[in-house]
Amino acid sequence: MNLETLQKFKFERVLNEDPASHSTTVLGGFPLQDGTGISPAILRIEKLSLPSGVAENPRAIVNDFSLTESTDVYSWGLGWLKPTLERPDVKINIIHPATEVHIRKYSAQELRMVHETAELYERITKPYMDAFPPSRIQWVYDILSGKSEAEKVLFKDPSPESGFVILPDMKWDLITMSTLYLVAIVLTQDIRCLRDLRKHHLGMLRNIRSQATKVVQEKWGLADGSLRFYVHYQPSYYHFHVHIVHVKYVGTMGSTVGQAHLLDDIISLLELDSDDGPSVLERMTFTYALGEQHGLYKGMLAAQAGLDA
Ligand code: M7G
Repeated sequence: MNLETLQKFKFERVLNEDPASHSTTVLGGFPLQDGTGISPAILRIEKLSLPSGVAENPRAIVNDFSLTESTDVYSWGLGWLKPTLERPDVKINIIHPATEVHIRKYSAQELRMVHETAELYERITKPYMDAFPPSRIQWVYDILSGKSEAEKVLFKDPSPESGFVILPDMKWDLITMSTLYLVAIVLTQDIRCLRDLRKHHLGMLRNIRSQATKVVQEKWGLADGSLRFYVHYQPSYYHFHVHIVHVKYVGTMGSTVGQAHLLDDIISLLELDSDDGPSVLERMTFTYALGEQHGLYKGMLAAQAGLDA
């Protein structure tokens, strides 16, 4: 096999596109030497890791950059390592100015599973959320007020109690369908995390599900059942939002068991919940992984020792 042979490859169809491994597998073939037809061949093209020097000196490597959006301290866009390519070849997210908390969140770190009982939620998690500076969710308020990303909003229900907006998440490149990633952000500031959800929120939760399904059908022709909806616990930002991804999306940490809770399961739990008293989401124990750099790590691990004893 050499370049000359490779150039004779006749494309037939794409067998698989896998954004997670940055690879595309295609079916095609090479002409038979006697000219009587094509002998089938599969080609898997995988992008190698970024050329060395990108991390140390992006200016020298990135030839072009087109900003997609900017909200508060967050900006993201598409870059061209090779200026001749029609499609961009990298997505770049920039946080500036980055806080200590950002640096900790994005640093590689050890993880430990913890069991957050209702009691630990009251004693450790709630004070942590209370101390959360509102500036950390400035980006949410900028989106809700229309100050940023206004033209990206795909759906808005303006009701102050049960309304929400649906828009592309900054994780999405807006191009690759199998990595489609939207976020629904509720208008009310009364729900900080999934433990605050109650039976009376069911209408809003179901509406997020149906409106997102409708939007992706109308805009991208995606059939019913093409979306996976989930809620993070712990989230990074304590203003209730729902992650909406393509069912084929293979995420990193954010979609792992423990961290991601299917919206459908939350809806079902609330439907089965009793009408009065503390809700099931307030009472249950949540088990999730915490990174050692997380603000809850020390307290939760210390409490865990007591729990395990
Ligand atoms: P999370 O579960 O609180 O935190 O989700 P995570 O970042 O640990 O997943 C917040 C979601 O909002 C994530 O999927 C983010 O990618 C997304 N997101 C964060 N910011 C700052 C923005 C933004 O400014 N614009 C948009 N469109 N999405 C954002």
